[in-house]
Amino acid sequence: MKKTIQMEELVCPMCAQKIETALRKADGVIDAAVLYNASKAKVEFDESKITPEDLTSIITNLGYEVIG
Ligand SMILES: [Cu+2]
Repeated sequence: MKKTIQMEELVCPMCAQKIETALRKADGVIDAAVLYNASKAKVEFDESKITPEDLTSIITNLGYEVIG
């Protein structure tokens, strides 16, 4: 399953890198890319292992707000 997560505006490219690394480390995530300019995370994941809510939690736990 693929999902695009819109976040509040990222302050700098390091924020995008940090989020991308955290998403990629999560069990069930197949691939993740965070687009700094668009403040979007594109995630491919195995929905039997991880839920969209879990993905949102990973981002919010790092201190970033998810808009949609
Ligand atoms: Cu930053």
